[in-house]
Amino acid sequence: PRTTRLADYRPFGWRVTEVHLTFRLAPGATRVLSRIRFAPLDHAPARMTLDGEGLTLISALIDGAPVSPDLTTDGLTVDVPPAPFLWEAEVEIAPEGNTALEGLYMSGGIYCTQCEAEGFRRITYYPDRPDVMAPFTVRIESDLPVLLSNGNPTGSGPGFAEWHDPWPKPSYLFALVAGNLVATSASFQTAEGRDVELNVWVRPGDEGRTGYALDSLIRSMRWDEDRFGRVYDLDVFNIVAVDDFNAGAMENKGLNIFNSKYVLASPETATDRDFEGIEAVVAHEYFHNWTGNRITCRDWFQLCLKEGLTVYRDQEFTSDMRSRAVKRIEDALLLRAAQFREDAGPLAHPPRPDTYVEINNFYTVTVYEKGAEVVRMLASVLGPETFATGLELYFARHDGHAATIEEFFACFQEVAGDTLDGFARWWTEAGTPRVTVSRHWDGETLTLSVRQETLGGPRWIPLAVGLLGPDGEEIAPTTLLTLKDTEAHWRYVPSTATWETCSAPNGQPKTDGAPLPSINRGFSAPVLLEAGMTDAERRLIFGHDTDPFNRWDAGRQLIRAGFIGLVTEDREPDPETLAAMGRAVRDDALDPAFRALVMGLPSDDDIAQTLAEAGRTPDPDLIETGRERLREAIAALLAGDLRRLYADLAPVGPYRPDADGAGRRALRCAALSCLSVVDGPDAARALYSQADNMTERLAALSVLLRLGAAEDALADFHARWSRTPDVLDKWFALQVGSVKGSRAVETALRLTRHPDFDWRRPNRVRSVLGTMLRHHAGFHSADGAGYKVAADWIVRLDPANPQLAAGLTSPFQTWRRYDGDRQGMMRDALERIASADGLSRDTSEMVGRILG
Ligand code: HT7
Ligand code: ZN
Repeated sequence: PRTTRLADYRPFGWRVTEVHLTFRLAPGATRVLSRIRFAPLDHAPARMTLDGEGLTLISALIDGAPVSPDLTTDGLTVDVPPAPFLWEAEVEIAPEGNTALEGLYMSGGIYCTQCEAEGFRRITYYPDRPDVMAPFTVRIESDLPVLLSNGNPTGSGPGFAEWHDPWPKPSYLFALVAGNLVATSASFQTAEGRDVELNVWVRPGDEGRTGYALDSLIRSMRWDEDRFGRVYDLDVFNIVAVDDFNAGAMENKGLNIFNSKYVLASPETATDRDFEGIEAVVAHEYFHNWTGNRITCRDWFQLCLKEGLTVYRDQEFTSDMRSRAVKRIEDALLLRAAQFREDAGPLAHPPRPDTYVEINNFYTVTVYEKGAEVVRMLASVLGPETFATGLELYFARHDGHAATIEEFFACFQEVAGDTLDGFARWWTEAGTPRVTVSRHWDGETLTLSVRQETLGGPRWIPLAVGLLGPDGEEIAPTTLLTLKDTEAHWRYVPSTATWETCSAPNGQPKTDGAPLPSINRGFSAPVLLEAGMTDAERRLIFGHDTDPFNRWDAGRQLIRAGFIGLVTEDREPDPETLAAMGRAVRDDALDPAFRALVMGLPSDDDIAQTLAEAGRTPDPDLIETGRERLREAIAALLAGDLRRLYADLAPVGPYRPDADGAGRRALRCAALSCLSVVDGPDAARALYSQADNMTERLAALSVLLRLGAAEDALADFHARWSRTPDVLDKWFALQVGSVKGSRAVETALRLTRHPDFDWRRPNRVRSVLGTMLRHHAGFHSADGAGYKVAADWIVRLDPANPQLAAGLTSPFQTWRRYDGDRQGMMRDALERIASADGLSRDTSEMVGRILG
């Protein structure tokens, strides 16, 4: 397969000034008629190449005269005139048989499209690249009641509808939906006085579960005006929910298409986490209207330009809607669990990569979440005003264009009037920097020596630092120290409450009365920090820091150390650590959501990664047993407190999906889960039958599954929800995720034979197989059954849906961490996948990179 390189970028030879598309919809044979005006640029060659895949060309004309293009497997080439011309083509496609869910396909009788990244070429011949932007006019011919496309409606009648999108856009933002759908609607007046009709379209029967998505949209629109000055620019904004979708949602101009998982919600069917996810995804897709659509990417290497920036924006939105501290901890958890892991293994790549084989494989946590961290660091390095001015300049200068990371960065350099060169390495280099901080206290002055180990030269690393006194009182407020070279030294000057750079300290350090630095507050830089702290110092930070992130993180480090001690040395958890945890969990002055996070244990994969980094071979069974013992120790010590908490946090009114209610439920469910170790299943049984919401019901079911006492509840759950696919997905996932060791594999295998399992539905596949692959002890069960089931299914799914299959390979990325037997079995599984006949470019690239 061909590698695409950033260095080979060349602009397309023509401008596209107008696109007219007519769709005559039929499940097995849809006709697509295109009329496209091309105008040559100076460097236009005599032959034009258009992308096209899986199309049957019926006819092609240039300026009204028939032409015979040379057809290839990935498009066509044709002689074209040296002046502006009209290209007309008619092609036939078969949406019904499109199981890859790219291009035009059908989901439960609804026609829908997914064109990012390169799906438009499965609809018609076109320069399917993001730097070709054009206004689109679309006519849809079908008897279906609802016919939607991008932009504003311009006409409709029996059997047809027409749409016009005045905003030039790349083909990946094209969308079409046709089906029997019902809308929940609202109107929104923009800050510029435009009345916008908002619709959330779902299948009849689901309209009672659209309110939260619609409300999230309204809040997102208002927030983007208030916070970033971004105003919506069409008369309509449509969201459509479909059940079969390869990703979470898609930001097509004026017509967002969503996985129904991120739209449908009621207290009875959706958990607090689902509600938060809906709010964040609706916001994310809406925010793309400016960061992605009005300003798009010059090429797919620049993907993090729109994704990193938009994730940063949606994180800020959630922080404003809910708790900033809790959101920051959740984001750091994801980054450390998934992105640090990616950066440490064979799939490592910079947020702005410079080669790819299949771009679909680069919608990664590195591009999205690390991309967002880079924007966040830029904002902290520049300060809020300069950052806002730079962003304004970016919006003004690049509106209507396809931009690069360099162009984005130049806006900030310009307003800062400074060269920020070392900062830009965050986009172009892979790897997580390791930052070591050593302290020197001479009895009066504290000096910090900070060193970075980074691939590709030193980066700017903004570290937010504060100081605590011996009793945990804050003696120096948060200050940003930005490390720009490999090493730097700073000393704290109490008289001015400032830090100044200095040379390396010398002399014998003292210990008495030394202040304690709290470093990387708020996770100001996404780095691996080695601050050489003792457990007692961590407890001081855990108990007293004013920065909630570092408080939580210190607790996490203590618990992780206890977990590792249990696994590697059979050492009982340190009672002082558990006591400190107990104090935090009991502390009613703290947000319940924060206390729930304090109770969360590091994942098995996190422990395996920590062991591997220390040069040890992780044993998945020992890790799983260690977790059980740790939970038992916590339960034994805190049972009284947890029983009290469980009672005190009982609901006082009807369910509301807000942050406060969600925090109380998270803490209550964490208490229940921990308590069940000593108290058995009774409380969970009672909660399962009394709960008025899915959050508690699911938490109770999970406990019952873990205790092997879930038979009745499982049957009840299935009977209630067997006809609600998004809820039934939870029933599948929970069974695999809540059992121990190799039983996760047996359960997954059994569930793939369940009559409700349908391998054509990505959500169902991810519920069963995705959950098994993420189940550390299950996937890595010693007999290799997890690897075998994974490989069997990847090979089976690949011909139908390459994106789905390729996504399932990622848990293999850590294969070199494990013992020789497991490594051998994983390598065999990967090689078996690699040798499958006709393997897709998606899966073969992933497997090739993982094997190295
Ligand atoms: N920009 C969208 C990405 C996306 C996608 C990518 C590959 C394959 C299918 C896809 N569906 C959506 C979603 C987003 O980041 O907002
Ligand atoms: Zn996005």
